[in-house]
Amino acid sequence: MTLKEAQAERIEKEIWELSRFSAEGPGVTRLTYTPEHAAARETLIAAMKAASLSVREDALGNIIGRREGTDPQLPAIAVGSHFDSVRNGGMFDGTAGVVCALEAARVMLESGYVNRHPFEFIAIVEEEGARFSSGMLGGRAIAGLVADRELDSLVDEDGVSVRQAATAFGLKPGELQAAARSAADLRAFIELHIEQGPILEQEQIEIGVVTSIVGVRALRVAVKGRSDHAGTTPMHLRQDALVPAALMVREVNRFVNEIADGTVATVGHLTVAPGGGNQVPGEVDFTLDLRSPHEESLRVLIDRISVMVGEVASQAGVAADVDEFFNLSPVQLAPTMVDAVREAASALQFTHRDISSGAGHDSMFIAQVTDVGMVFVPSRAGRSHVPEEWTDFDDLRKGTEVVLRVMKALDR
Ligand code: HGY
Ligand code: MN
Ligand code: MN
Repeated sequence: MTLKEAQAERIEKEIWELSRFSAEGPGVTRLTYTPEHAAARETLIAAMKAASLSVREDALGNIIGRREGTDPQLPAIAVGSHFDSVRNGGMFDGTAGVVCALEAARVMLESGYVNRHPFEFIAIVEEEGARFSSGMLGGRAIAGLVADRELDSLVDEDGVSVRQAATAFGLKPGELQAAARSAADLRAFIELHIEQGPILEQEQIEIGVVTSIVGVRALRVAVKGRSDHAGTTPMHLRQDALVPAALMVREVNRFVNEIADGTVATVGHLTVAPGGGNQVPGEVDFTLDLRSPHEESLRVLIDRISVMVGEVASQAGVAADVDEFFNLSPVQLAPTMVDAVREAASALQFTHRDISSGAGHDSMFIAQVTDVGMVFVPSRAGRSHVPEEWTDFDDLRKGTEVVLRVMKALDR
């Protein structure tokens, strides 16, 4: 077996091992501060220690493995990604980047590489927001962009707050401020991630050199009508909340198809109350996930949606409220890092192309405090956030080689 094959095999083994730490059901469901998270945490800490890294956890549970350099005064060069998942997602989104970071640490240990800068290998928590609804919470904490009050205001579907769950998990969420990094102690952050789209596979390209990440807006729409008996209430006397809500969803879809500039919109979650088949819906709540490479498109779209929701609601004789709870502008990654990733892929003779990310990443926040680079590897059929998510392990090995080369280039 060649060294390359051995590395791909180690990556494969660790990804399969971590994929087992999941709640019941199809695919991987690993929500933050759950037993599944605890099991993955144990495996990651053990792997970091086996790679001779010193390990610490920050206030929210981001796991930081550190390999000291010959010059401890220098800021750290870090690599990593997240290890939580969406519900019934795949075993590569986030986790593959963490495993490849650990593989980089193992290769450095085995090759006896002497690093000047401290190197850090980071497993980030709660990127998906699948439990506490706020995306990229772990990455935001690293960037020092989480307000203490959010630890109480962000709650899961049972009303448990981040602070309560993190404390029960054995962490010290009150030390949130100490989790914040700065350019003074973090020279750069590199995130290897699956593309989660079809471009690299379609163009038969091995490495995606990420140049930018789309802007994200997340909103909740609450439509309030009046519940009634489904049989005895004549149609003209109803204040059915679901019929106008359905029209709103269709209108958002129409607006985005008219913009046709790469902007996308998704209604991923919708609830109907009281929810009985023989009860007229009194209240409907749904989420809106809007993404665009263009800030202006997001602004125009949200304005248009707000007006439309008001008009549809008044015509239907119901009330409606739009609440934006996540707002992140498109991010251009540091040109020096984009160049470093491109040069590494070239030097390693991997086919590569510049690419923009349609998915959000912790890197968007970490880019606010230090230079960030992202390396994409192909996703089979562009599928992600589904059990069918797949990336070839040798592609992950190639991505790891690019990450290693960038870290060493930055270390000189
Ligand atoms: O939603 C996203 O784009 C990321 O996967 N959290
Ligand atoms: Mn994801
Ligand atoms: Mn991800």
